[in-house]
Amino acid sequence: MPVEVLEDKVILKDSKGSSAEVYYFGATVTSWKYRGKELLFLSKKSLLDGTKGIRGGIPIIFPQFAKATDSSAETAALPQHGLARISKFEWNGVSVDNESEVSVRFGLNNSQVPENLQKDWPKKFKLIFTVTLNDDTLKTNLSVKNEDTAPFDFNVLLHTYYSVPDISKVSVEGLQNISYIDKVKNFITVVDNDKSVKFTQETDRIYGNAFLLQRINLKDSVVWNPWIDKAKGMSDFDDDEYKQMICVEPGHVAEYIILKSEESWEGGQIIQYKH
Ligand code: TA6
Repeated sequence: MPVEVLEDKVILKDSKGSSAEVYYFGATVTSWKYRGKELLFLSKKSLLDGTKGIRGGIPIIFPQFAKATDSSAETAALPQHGLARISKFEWNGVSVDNESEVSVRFGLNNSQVPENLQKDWPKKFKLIFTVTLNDDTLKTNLSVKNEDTAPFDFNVLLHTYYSVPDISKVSVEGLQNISYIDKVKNFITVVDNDKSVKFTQETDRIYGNAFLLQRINLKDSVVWNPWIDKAKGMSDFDDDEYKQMICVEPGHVAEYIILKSEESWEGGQIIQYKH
């Protein structure tokens, strides 16, 4: 099926009626529809004009998750969640387009990053982000190459917002007995013995070494719902939208990945919608 290349985004359609949309800004997947049913959450207040990270879909978090806790970290000058989601990727074309799947690629190197952010993290790098749509399955894969002469450290995370009809009826399975850092309780480490994570308050947890969805080389997972107060505090998020979304975010954020000069790293996620 043809990929529609527009000025600010591309639209993928497969032969079964499923579709996806990816903005060049942040190479952010903003929609994935399973035969017309939207599976990702995008705030109705999200800005899509490149002035702020997109509030929803699958923002790419690189080279740092949140804000560096150590002021001497190489990434410390960068804004929360790094520079990739607020940089315009280049269109690298269609890599697969057949009866079963459509795959497209986007690229970003240091020279394409806004100048102020280049100064905040002056490293030479190349990202290639690949989005592959196959009906009830969406694959998003990121490769990172160190094109600098010295090693650099980075975090990576696919900050995936899922659309849910009612947060009070949502649970996340597969995290039982796995310790996590609870950002809502002053970053204490907790082990949750409950079979599933349910949502009755602000939830912001970093699970290290958790198997979640199908993740490729991303050992950690963040589970987040802003709940009432945090929702009110976000200008690009409607007060009530916390009821219609849950973030389950595979990444490598519990510590930095160290990438040597000329080395590459690759990771991603395969999300399958159980229809
Ligand atoms: O991934 C969860 C989290 O780190 C939360 O702490 C919250 O800050 C969320 O990301 C959204 O961050 P943003 O910078 O997009 O507002």
